[in-house]
Amino acid sequence: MKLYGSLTSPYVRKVRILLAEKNIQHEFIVSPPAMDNTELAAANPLGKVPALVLDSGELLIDSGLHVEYIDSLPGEKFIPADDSRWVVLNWHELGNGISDAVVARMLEGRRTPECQVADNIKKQEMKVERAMQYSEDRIRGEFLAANRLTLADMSLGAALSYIDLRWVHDWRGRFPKTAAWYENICQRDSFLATAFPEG
Ligand SMILES: N[C@@H](CCC(=O)N[C@@H](CS)C(=O)NCC(=O)O)C(=O)O
Repeated sequence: MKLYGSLTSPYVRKVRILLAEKNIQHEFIVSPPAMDNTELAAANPLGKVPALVLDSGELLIDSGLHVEYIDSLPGEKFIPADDSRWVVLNWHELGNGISDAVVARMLEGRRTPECQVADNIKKQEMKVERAMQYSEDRIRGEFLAANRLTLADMSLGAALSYIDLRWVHDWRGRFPKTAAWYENICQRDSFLATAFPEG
């Protein structure tokens, strides 16, 4: 299979972490999103990353589909089938939601000053703050759910790394349990191998 993605997308990073943890062979094609006349645009009509093209040639568009497909492949399952499934999928969405808010904040900040809507930046920041507090209130130890590594850890980990990339601020002081969990999860080979480029 072929994964199209940029090196700085939290959704791409989450999918790459899962591929690494499952040790699944794939071709990673580095592509910035939304460019006309690129291999990515030809593969994915929406021009978004990540985009996954299966060996059959079938396209899967969204990282939510990618993780379900990849986890259905043989090997360890990172989306449990038991009752913890819903807790894991909820953390997955929390991570996605944080990433969505940080992307929206960044795009608003990139508009020319006269076109910027300050309320929108504040609104996205408050979403992230509340989601961080939600995490802080629920984190108990090494893993977010099921007492083992799951998609939950991959999604929130990718989202927090995206905060550090696009909205540098001291969240660690206010959310120490989340910070301790994050520092630990970042030591995994799958996280180290997919870290965002420096600078
Ligand atoms: N819900 C999508 C979000 C993907 C997404 O928004 N990717 C961004 C890069 S981080 C993108 O491709 N943006 C370009 C665009 O929306 O045209 C997913 O989980 O795959």
